[in-house]
Amino acid sequence: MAAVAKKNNIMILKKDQIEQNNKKSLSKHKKSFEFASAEIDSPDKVIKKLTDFQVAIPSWALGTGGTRFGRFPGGGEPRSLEEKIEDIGLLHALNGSSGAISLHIPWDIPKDANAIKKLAAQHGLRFDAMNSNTFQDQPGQKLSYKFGSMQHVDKAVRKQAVDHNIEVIKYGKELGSKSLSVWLSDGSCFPGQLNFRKAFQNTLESLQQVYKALPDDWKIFVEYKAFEPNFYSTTVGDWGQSLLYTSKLGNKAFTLVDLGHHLANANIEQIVALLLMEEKLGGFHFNDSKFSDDDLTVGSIKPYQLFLIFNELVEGMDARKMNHDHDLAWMIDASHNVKDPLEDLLQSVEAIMIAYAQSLIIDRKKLVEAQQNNDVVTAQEILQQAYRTDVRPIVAEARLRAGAALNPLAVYRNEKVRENLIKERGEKSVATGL
Ligand code: PSV
Ligand code: MN
Repeated sequence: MAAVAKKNNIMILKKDQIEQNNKKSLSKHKKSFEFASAEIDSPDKVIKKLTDFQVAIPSWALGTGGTRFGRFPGGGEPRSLEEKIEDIGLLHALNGSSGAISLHIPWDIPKDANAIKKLAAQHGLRFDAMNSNTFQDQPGQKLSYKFGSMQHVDKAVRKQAVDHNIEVIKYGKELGSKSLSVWLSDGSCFPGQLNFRKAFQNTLESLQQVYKALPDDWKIFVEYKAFEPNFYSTTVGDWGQSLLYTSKLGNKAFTLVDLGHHLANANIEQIVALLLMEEKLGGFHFNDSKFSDDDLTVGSIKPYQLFLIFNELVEGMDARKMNHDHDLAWMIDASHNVKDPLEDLLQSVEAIMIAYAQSLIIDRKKLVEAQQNNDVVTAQEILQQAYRTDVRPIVAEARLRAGAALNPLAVYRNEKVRENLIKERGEKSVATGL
């Protein structure tokens, strides 16, 4: 094992390995940082916000994704929850911004919660939202979710779905998580299959039962999606429907926005602004798409849209004096068919940090003025000025100050992380998940 150290069977990137790598590009970085920081007001304040900002990695994103036509695993995939934590620990050591893990139950049931908590803490990770799964049937499951879960015409199926969510809360409590994320694939494939009103009422009643079991200091997120696997109707199909559920549920219930879950060309930034205004935005799933819910690397297709979304997020959170890092749940929800999942996640986090940094440097005073004066041209100029500023050295400086890598991808490759993971876990290991 050349450069990657093994300590108590935990694969880690040591601080001095990262420092050694940073040394190689430090003088070049200093020059570009000096130039970039001269371009913006209060660079230290921006850097502090960037350092604080953490994006959770879902436990299902560490294996190679696939399509319904096939899957081409790349080797060294984590075989257990412990190894998934190890992977996220590596990411966090490299970028300093992946300090949280989001679990999907039953894909990643913690058998020994204390040991898992301890292992995560060793890597500087906390447990973000817990995700339930009533969109698949599990081996040995009594009743099927073929025709939905919380919407189901059969009360017994609805109860099974409710009980599962309550069980997920129980696992989350043991790990110190504070939120439950519910995504339902419920809906219908053909006209006439469902009574929309009854499906909504059944779902609401089921969610209300889960809500009753939610601890006082927890939040529940209701994630919407316009299509897939149902293509005629979806019972939580858009932000309006999610907002209906979360408003009826109470003040611990929030809407969760997944970037890939909208109909084509939806104005996601406007959705975000209004949900924040209503104090009903709870969490965010980042990815990118060309076609539908493609789950592509964040910022790989529509980086300007990502920036515009961050612009509204920052404006809306600041208007309510919210804490950027803690008050919303940030998570990557992407999948990787042809890339190394860890490299892909590094790219996604980088894209998020860039868009966040750009939104922090928008001249908000001038933007308000331009809006007041109906000066459309200036308003556009102000946004594009921020978007066209190269903030990469600022983001790299934030990483450097956090003890992480100036160039995470380069360190990942230099230190042969994947090769070492393959040595440890084998060519044919398969991660749980989709
Ligand atoms: C559904 O498409 C989704 O976005 C939900 O968040 C799921 O929990 C996740 O993907 C994983 O399949
Ligand atoms: Mn999602």
